[in-house]
Amino acid sequence: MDDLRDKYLGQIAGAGDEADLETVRLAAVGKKGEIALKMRELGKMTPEERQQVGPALNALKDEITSAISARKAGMEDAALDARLRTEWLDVTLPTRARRRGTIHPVSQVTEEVTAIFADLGFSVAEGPQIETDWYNFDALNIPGHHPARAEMDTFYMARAADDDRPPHVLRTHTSPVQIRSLEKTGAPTRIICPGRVYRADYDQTHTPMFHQVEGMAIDRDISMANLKWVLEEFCRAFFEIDGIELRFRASHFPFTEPSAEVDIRCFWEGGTLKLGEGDDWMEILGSGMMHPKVLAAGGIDPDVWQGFAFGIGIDRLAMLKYGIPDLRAFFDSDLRWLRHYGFGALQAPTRHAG
Ligand code: 2U9
Repeated sequence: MDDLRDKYLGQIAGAGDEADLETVRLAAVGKKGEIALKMRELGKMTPEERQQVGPALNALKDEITSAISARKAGMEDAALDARLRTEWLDVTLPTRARRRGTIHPVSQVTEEVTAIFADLGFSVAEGPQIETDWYNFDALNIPGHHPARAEMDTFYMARAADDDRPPHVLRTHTSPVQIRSLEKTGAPTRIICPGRVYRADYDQTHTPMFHQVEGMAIDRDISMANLKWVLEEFCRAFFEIDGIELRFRASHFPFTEPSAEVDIRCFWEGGTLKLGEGDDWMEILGSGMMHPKVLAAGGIDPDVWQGFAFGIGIDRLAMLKYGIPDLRAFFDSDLRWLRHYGFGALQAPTRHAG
């Protein structure tokens, strides 16, 4: 019995792979294996011998079977370890430098604009892109019948067939954020609202989604003079040209009275636009004194407070400052365009202090 044990335990330990192990198993404990043959000899033994040898053979069979299972498990673990070593991957490795992303010109310009207005004491407010009819139009002195509603090419959200409330809209300007901010914080206040806006329009200078930054300052003694200074200061800082010259042209918006469109002095030289000198003017933004009805809609008493407001197209600012020709390419996600016009992650906005 001891010879059998030594022989098979030795073979199990020396097996090189699972096939060797199976050969040992069949030879030792298989149906026609050595232990089965010995079991058959029990019949020829005396009852006393059988009582001794039978249990000893069974115990040996169990011992060999468990030794085979243990060796097999060891071989499987080793095989798994070897496989895992070949499939090893360092997920903390940095991505390849060549494939590093860039900051989109819209993000860069938004940061630049925000930094300049922050220096002038304006904080940033944000709000929903899906708006109610009231916040997008009525509160801004654009009632139901007003032609400005049709002019804005509004996207309307669907309502259930049995729901006759006015539909929600994709905001056509960021002005609703200013109304919401007035409701929350009251006056005095100084905020800018950068963000996405939507109008159903598509050609070389219009995309159905574009970006605006609107701003307002409300206090007891605010006038067009303050508006003019803030906008001049902004343009000088943004375009980084000291001799910037603005022209305020009377205009009309439902939400401001009086209203002014603002042009910047410029000229064309060899296909590129130069700002700050020349005999041409280019429109860059709209502005005015906040209409008393709009102040009242935001819960502000127009007999006590006045405010100025302005609106600027961010995409257009980016095109002007960085010489980007076609607005539509802004939103094509073309990697070559993004690499060419995009900014490095460490290129801080011009006026950030640090
Ligand atoms: C409130 C009150 C008044 C924001 C203003 C403009 C004039 C304007 C355009 C510029 C280029 C839109 O992106 S654009 O096409 N905007 O001309 N926006 S005054 O007036 C407000 C805003 C909010 C509560």
